[in-house]
Amino acid sequence: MKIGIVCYPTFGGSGVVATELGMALAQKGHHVHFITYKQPVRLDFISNDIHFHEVFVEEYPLFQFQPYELALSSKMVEVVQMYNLEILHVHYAIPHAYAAYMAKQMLKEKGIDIKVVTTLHGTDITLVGSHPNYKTAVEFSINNSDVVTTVSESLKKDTLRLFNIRKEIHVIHNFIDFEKYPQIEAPECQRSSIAKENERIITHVSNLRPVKRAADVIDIFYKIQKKIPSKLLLVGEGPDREHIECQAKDLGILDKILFLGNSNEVNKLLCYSDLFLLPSETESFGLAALEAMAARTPVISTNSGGLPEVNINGVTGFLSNVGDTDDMAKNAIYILESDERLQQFKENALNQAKQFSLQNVLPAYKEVYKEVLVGC
Ligand code: GMT
Repeated sequence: MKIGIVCYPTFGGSGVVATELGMALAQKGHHVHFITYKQPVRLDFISNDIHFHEVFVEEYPLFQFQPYELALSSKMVEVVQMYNLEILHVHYAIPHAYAAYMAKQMLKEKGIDIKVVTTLHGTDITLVGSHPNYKTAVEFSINNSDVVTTVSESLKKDTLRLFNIRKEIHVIHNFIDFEKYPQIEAPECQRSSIAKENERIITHVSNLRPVKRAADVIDIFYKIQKKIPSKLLLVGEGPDREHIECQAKDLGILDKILFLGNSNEVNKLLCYSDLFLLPSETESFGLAALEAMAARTPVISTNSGGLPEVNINGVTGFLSNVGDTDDMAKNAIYILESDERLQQFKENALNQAKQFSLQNVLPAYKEVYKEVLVGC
């Protein structure tokens, strides 16, 4: 198949899923064309079957806002024609699904019937997409996609609740390429370089936006380290970084936290980890939690959105109500205080993550592509 993939090329979950999917398809011999404004950060291998097309937005003094959708849809038309693409798979509705609709209409005029698959990822529905400023256009673009997928049952429900959707929605969960996860025995995984022998290592990975409730991460860690010697690894950059740095300083625990910034090797950083914290206000799925579990790390999370589809209460970690940092800290201590218990939770986390392996999930995307191409 010849597939165009449109996504945000950044560290966010939707871009990561789109890039991993494209690389996996190329490894299976499909021709993949990434169309976006920058090379995706997770694009880490070169192959005959992977192409990258940059969307360039010309600056012009008249524009207060650069018309990215226009440049993107023009680029989609150009690439579809040049490489005879059959499918445009757009990740994150805003503005990708809208731009794909425009490209589809332009291509129709040229006698080309390009199929559009839209994958909804979360905030494009729950936070941004349903805002009155965008809702009409998002609803229109979803209804005019040839196929629509969501990354969890929870996001499907939210989409049907927040929009008037006429299309069937397929749920295809996020996935993990286990080949990219080094085991704890890997020589590069030297825990002693960041923590003492008796210390537990706790991790949080996010874009540090308000929806992630990073202040709760610090609060939970503060409560844990009072009982269990531990270090916190914070991976990611975002608007709340400064605030939580001050919070940690005020609490006197700044020296127990390592701020590591953005990383495209989260899989490698997670090999140090004993416990992962994800106290988000909402998560459509929680790819970061799944990545942690794939690295044998139990998860303390909230019970919002799609997190219960990934993290199993009392088995792979625990789920608490949003903001209940006492409960999250209590559960974290329960896991961390016993070596035996921690090992059991680690095994359970890995086993649960295996359900979301690339091998298990990729066929579902291929099915969707086949369905859209044969039209049944
Ligand atoms: O907020 C983020 O984590 C980034 C965002 C994105 O679209 O890049 O993530 C969303 O998509 C991920 C991949 O499908 C999901 O795993 C995340 O749960 C989802 N984030 C939210 O719903 C807040």
